Amino acid sequence: PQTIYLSDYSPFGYLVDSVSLIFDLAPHTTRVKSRIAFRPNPDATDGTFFLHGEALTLISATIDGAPVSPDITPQGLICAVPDAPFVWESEVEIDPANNTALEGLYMSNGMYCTQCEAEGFRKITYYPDRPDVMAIFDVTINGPHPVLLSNGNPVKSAPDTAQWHDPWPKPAYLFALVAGDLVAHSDSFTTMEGRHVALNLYVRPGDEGKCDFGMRALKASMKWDEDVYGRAYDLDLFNIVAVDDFNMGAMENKGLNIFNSSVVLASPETSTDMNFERIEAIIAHEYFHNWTGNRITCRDWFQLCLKEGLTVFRDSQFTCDMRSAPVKRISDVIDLRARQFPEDQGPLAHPVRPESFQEINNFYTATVYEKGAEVIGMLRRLVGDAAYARALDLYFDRHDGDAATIEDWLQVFEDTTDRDLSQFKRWYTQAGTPHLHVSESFELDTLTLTLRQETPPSAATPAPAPLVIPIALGLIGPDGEEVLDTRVLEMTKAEQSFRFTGLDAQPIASILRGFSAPVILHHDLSDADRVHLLAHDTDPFNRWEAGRTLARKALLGIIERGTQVDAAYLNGLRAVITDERLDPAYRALMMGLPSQSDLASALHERGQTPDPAAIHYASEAMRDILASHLADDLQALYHAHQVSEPYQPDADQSGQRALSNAMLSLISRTDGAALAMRQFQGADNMTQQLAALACGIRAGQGDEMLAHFEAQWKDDRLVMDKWFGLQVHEAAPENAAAVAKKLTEHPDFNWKNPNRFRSVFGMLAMHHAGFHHASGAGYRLLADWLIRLDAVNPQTTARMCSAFQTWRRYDPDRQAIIKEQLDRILGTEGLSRDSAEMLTRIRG
Ligand code: B3K
Ligand code: ZN
Repeated sequence: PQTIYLSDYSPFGYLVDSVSLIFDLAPHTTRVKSRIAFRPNPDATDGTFFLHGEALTLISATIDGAPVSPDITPQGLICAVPDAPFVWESEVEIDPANNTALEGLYMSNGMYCTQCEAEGFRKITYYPDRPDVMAIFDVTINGPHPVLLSNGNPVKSAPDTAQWHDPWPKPAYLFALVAGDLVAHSDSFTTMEGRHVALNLYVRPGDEGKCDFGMRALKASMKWDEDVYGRAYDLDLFNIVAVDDFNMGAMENKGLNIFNSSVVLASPETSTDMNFERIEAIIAHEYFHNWTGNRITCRDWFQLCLKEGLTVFRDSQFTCDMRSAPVKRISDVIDLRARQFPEDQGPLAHPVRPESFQEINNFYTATVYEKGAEVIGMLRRLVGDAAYARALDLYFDRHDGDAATIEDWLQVFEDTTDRDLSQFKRWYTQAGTPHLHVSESFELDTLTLTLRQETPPSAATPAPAPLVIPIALGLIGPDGEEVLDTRVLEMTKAEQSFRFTGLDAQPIASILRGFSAPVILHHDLSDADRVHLLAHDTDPFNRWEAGRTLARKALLGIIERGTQVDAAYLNGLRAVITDERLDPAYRALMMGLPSQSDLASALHERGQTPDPAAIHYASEAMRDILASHLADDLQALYHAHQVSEPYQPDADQSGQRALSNAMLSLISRTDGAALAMRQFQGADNMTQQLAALACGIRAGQGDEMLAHFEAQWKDDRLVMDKWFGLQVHEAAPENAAAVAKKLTEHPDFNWKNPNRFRSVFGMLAMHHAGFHHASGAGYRLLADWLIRLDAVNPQTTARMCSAFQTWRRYDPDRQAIIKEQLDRILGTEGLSRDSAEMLTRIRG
């Protein structure tokens, strides 16, 4: 397979003035006619006329009306063309009904839909399928379907035909088409510029009742982008379509966003509070792409973080404004550590802006997205909020209509702030998670902090150089008063000291407040100091972090020495969770323990080999300790935080439910899940029903509840995904693989549907002790199914291969079994380029 390098970038030899497409839809024989006006690109040096095209049957091709016979390869075609403007016309035939890869034009439950990012448009017609080729599209769709949609504004619509015009030049990856028997949930929004925008959420008949929340989230996003970024919507119509078969979450196609139905359809009875929050965030994310991604797109796919990092950053800001900012920040950091840190510390490590790839779909990673957003957060912290706003205004002004680069992005910050960002740029070009070591000394009235940064070398970055690290810091006095409020230290060297004078007594440094940089902090505080921060830190993130660190130490202590947990920590925790002045959602986060894979990472960092069974045992023991230590508070807190008002998925009510469900989970360890059973029976919303079901299964009382749940929800595919997933999630380690295997025999296990496949195997991969059970059954089962799925859907398979990315952490026996599986998958005949690249990198 071919490797593509950033350093090889060169512009396409031709510019596209206009594109017109005509689709004659038929499940196996869709015809696509294209008429594309090209002219030589004055900025290009290579005049080869190469059009991408895959899995297309060419029916005819002409240039300026004269038939031509291009040279065709599996990747595209090359044709001789005039050295002047010309019109290319072609007709191809494609087979959407057999397109199980869900890339290009495909069918889902009888409806047609598309997914073109990154390189799917080449499966629709011959085209220069690269993001720096932008054009105005006219689209005609013919087919016997009540709803026929494409990008932009409608031009005309008659029975069985519709014509669309998108006035905004766009790259082909933002093209979309939808056709089918759909119903619209409609609304409207008037922009700050006075434009009246029609809004539609298209769903399958039967799903109309699950649209209201998504629509409200869309309107809130449109308003927020106007208020906070000054960005208004730019078409008369904004459509969202829900699709059941989808490889990822959603896609920001211009004016026609396509969503995995799991991240747009919602109702209180069928969706959890977490679902609602995620739906709100993803709707915002895709909407925000209209400016960060669509109006300003990427020059090439190496610049993916230009749109993704920025759009994740923007959607996080949005959620902070809609809900609780500290809760969102803590959740984002939990997620970053769970998904991005292992990637950055393992064989898949790559810079936020990678320098090479084989299959670009493999680079839609936590590093590009989430670390990409962290990098923007650091930039904002360094330049300040006002300068950030000015830089963004300049970015939109200067680059509207461009296919831009990270260099362009950093330039607007340099121009607005007169800062030299050449060292900061390393965050984009170096892989690896930096370690930040702190040592401190106190003399007379002066605290000296000496900080040392070190990024471990990796294949992607063999010799990392020091980064610019913004370190937000405050000081807490021995009496619990804050003696220095938050300020940002700017670390630029490998080692650097900072002094704080005029102190009456030695304070406790609260370092990396708000998680001001995506680093691993090593700060040797005593447990007593951490309990002090847990009680008094004014920074909600670091207050939570103090509790988190204590919990991690307690868990590692159980693994290493047995079940003694420091009472000072347990009392400190109790003080926080019973403090009614604190947000219940925040208190619920305080109750959460580091995950078992987090603990494996922590052990690995200390140079030890994690034992998944011991980690599992410690996690269970810790929960028993919490249940008994907090016994007096559990019932009271559970009952105090029952919501009596009608269900609302807002931050306030979700916080109450999160806290009461955290209590329920501990209560269920000692009451045989009796209370959970009552909650299950009385629940009028999915959050409480599902939480109770989980407690029931864990307490060995799940069979009847599961049967009841299945009977109640068998016709709701999104709820049934939860039913499948929860059984794997809650399985005992020694049963996890067997439970997953049994579920694959269920008549509703439609493995070609990515949501259903992930509900079983995504959960298995996340079940640390189950997946890594010494028998190897988890590894083997996943490998069997990845082999099977790869033949129909490479993209989803390749993504799930990352389950194996941490394999070298484990003992030789486990490694031997995993290696066998990696080799077995790699040896599969016809293995996709997607999976081959992932597994080769993982195997090393
Ligand atoms: N831009 C899309 C992701 C496309 C993934 C292609 N494999 C969704 C998003 O990030 O908003
Ligand atoms: Zn995105």
